[in-house]
Amino acid sequence: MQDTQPKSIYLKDYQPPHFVIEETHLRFDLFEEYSQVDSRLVMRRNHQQHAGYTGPLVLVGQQLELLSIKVDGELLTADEYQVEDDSLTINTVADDFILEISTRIEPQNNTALEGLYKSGGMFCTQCEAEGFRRITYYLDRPDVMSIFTTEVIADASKYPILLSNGNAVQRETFASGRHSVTWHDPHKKPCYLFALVAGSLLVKEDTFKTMSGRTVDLQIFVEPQNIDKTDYAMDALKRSMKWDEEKYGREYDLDIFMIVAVDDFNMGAMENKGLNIFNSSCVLANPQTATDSAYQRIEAIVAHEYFHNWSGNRVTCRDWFQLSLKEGFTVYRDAQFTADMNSATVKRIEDAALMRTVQFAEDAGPMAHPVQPDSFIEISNFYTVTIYEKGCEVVGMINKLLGDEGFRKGSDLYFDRHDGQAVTINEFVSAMEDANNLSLTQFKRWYKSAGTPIVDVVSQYDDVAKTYTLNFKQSCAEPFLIPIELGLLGESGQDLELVMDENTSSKGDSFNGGIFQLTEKEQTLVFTGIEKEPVPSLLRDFSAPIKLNYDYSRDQLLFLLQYDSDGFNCWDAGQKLALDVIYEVMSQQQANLPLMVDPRLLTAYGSLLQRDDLDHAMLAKMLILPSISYIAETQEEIDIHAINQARTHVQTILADALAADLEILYKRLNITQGYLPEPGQMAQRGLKNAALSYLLKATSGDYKALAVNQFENNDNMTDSMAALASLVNSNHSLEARSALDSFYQQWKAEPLVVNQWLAVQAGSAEYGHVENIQKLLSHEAFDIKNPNKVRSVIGTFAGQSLVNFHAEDGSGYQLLADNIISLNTLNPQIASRLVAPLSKWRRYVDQQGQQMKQQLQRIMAQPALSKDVYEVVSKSLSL
Ligand code: 0A1
Ligand code: ZN
Repeated sequence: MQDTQPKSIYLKDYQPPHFVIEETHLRFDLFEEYSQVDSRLVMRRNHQQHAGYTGPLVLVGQQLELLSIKVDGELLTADEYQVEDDSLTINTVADDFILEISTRIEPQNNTALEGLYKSGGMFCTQCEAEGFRRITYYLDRPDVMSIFTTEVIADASKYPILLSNGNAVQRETFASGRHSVTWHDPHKKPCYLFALVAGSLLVKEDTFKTMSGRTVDLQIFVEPQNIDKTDYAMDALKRSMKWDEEKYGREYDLDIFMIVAVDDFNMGAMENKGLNIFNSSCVLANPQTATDSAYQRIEAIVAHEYFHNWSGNRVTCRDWFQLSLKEGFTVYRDAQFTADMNSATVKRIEDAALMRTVQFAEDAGPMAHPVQPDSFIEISNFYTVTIYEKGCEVVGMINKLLGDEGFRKGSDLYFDRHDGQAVTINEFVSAMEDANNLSLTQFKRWYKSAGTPIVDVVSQYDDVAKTYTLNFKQSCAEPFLIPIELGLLGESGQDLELVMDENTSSKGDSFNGGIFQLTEKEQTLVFTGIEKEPVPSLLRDFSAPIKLNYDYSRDQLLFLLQYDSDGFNCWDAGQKLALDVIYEVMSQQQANLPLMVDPRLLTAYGSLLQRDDLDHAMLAKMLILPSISYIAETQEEIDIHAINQARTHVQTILADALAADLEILYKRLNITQGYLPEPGQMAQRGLKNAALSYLLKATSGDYKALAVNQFENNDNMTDSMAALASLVNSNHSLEARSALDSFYQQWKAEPLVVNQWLAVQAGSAEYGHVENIQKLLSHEAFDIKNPNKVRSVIGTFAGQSLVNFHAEDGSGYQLLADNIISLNTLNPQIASRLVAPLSKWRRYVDQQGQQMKQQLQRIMAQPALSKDVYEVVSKSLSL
């Protein structure tokens, strides 16, 4: 246990900074044993917001060796300042002054990967959220914005490339064999957007002509062996730049935009001004090494980081409680981009599935928090699906309420009004309100309360009056404004024209463009002129992040699956139907009855294969049964093994029933065509590989030869990995073993490919032994200091291999806890993220829940727990 418990920080305690930093001049002298950081800060008191304040200057800093402090050129003596664990206090300063501080740090020993650290042979930084304080003493908070000039000095042969934010303004070479480059960033920014890179790198170059006719140099820096993996990211970057000009009117604002790929990185990527740093897995790809999903991830993340240049950098957050201001909005922007570049419906399905599995689970667990949290212990724990994805959903609802034109007016006003400022979520909403002349007061509840609203809907048809009534009840104590997009399907599946009866519907009901605004605890909509009882299609396009209950019959779901004009609900009808059938099998299991799968499910899935109105990407989605985690999320008390048994049974019956058609489909799609990472081909491969994975689950017929053949004969990693995965995840251990071995021999020099090889084994859906994971952990390819390897093995095991993670003897939980304990000292951020699977222990059947809890208690009892791990574990045990 900790001696002193880490403290919470509260939004209500926010105070503007007492000092302003006009200019920040940094000088980095990089060596192998240490690095020296000299800062010169041009500062003044913040009289505007703290008139009359004459108190001391308090700077934050962590793990720094202080060498010297000067104020206005005068060296301070020891009695003029105090150094504490996390701060430096200077007793007296004038109204305006120049502060010079020298510190020493040890980037080569920094395994937390926050601040300045080494990845492979290169120096790099990660300053969001609070990493800058590990570089020098500073006002490390996002509302302190400054103009940065940075000189980087290092050995010229080891580190020929020296980068920082903005434009290179000066280069020097010294007789010592060292050299220096000075960078100047003309845009004011908070220090979390600071970046530095020094290494021996190759660069892929291109240019982009902006809408006002300026030419921007685009550069992607990588280690030499990866220069053949930069084309796609460059292409995605150019498309993002163009899209942001067209969709949001946003132009890039420097003459140079750089991306650097690093192997050791805690997250996906970082939007540092003009110098994005990327986890190599989110930027490097060629057809031989990267799968289609990797390509899609790269497109989305390159866009996301680029879009931050406006939503995040030009307009930034006042404090970290406003994190979703930049993240929710930027995720929304990248989702729109992905939807425009690919299938919009499929993107919507994927986002809704993520919400309903991961975010709803977070919202129902001990770490539940609002999109705008009101307290935290460690901000790194709040880079969550709630801040990112639910934050995106909330922005999406604003768009739905205002319409595209109104939303664009709002975003224009927001960027205009707040350019160069650090602002709040409230100011974002105000810009939307002011530009559209309406109030979003009630809507703002979405930002302030945690939890998933539930809406119960019942319907009633009046055969005589020819009216159809929908009654909505929402669970929220104080009602939310919930946009519910809906339609009614007539007899032949067509969308009925909807006329609301003003007299009998609840007062104040608004139903516009197919969107009903639910604003009261309970509301009733009455539609007139409905000749026959329709089938309602509710929450189309997943128009709000809620759970909506309506008691559909299986026949109604079959009808929606066949006819719904809304792609999302068409998919969802199939999911609901499958879910219902799986529940039925679960109750048969429990009652020891013979297991029966409703033949209507088989017919429905069978007829999907015959439909020509569905594109490949959509069909692939529709064939996949609800995931174990989604099913789990719908259960009061989770029994993973019962869920898995029922789902596997349904999957096997489906595979057997559809095998003949799936084989035809597979063969039709399995044509070699020269790999291209474009949506049409990706969809085709996705569908083909979905068919393959079903075929390998069939008990009738022998399809493993298809997988082995595909594994041995292909020109791309997508087909190779899909074949390997289908062997690993079906009962073909001999073939799987030999494929795994030859794969490793072929690819052991490519870390990103090896990570996929580790993940496909760690995530196996087959019952096996936790010892398999232990073997991976002691494999030469594993390295606990590399977050990508940790995610591939430990993260994938706990997140995907649910039957093994929840092994009856508790060994899966123990393995996870052991690794959390090791990582707690090495890399607290990564350690803390791994706690999530254990944190939901209360929702599991008793024996498993207790075993999970015991592991949490074991972690809690460790000495020197990081703030990161302490926060998640203590909240999991106490709430
Ligand atoms: N702002 C980045 C996410 C990010 C956050 C923290 C990091 O280091 C701990 C790194 C990246 C984004 O949204 O892409
Ligand atoms: Zn982001």
